[in-house]
Amino acid sequence: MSTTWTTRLAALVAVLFLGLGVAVGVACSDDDDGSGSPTAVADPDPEADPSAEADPDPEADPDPEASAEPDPEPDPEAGKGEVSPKSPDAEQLDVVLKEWEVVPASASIAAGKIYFLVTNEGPEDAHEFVVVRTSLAPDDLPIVDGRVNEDVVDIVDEIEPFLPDSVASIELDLPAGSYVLLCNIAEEEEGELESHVELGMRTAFTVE
Ligand SMILES: [Cu+2]
Repeated sequence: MSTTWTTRLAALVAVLFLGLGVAVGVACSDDDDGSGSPTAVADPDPEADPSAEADPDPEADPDPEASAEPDPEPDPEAGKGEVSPKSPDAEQLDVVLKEWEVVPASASIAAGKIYFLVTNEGPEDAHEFVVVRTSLAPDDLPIVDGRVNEDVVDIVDEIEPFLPDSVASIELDLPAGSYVLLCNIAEEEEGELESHVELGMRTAFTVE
């Protein structure tokens, strides 16, 4: 009996050692493959080289882009606003854009040529100035993904997004009617969609 048990024990121990040995051997060879063996080096190298070459190149090319990215990060295409001269027969209407309001100096104006002089007071975001002709109230304009659906409303014209602390102008010949002045920018901010129009950048405007 005792002999049998001893034998079995010995066998067990042997198996254990064997197992350990195999495990260690595998572990070692894994390490070797991973870090030192020629085959391992050969694999990573080809992979590393192409990706290394590929990464630096795009990054090297985009260097100009990268230096350009910081400014545009909030609004990649926005630049300073541009002001065109006002026609002598146009009526001027000053408008302020800011977070989160569109504030015309007056809520109504006479029909005809209107020269909108629009200041983006930010303080942080680029804004655009969109003139929509609609009988809908500002809050009732159809919104998809944070933006007024420009396919289903009558966009008269717009000033493309421009940076804070700058001024832009647009001159429009507007017939009498109901309008909404708005900013239709929606962008991801820290994982959430920031809709300028839903935050309040829309206001009713009447041309008489
Ligand atoms: Cu805006």
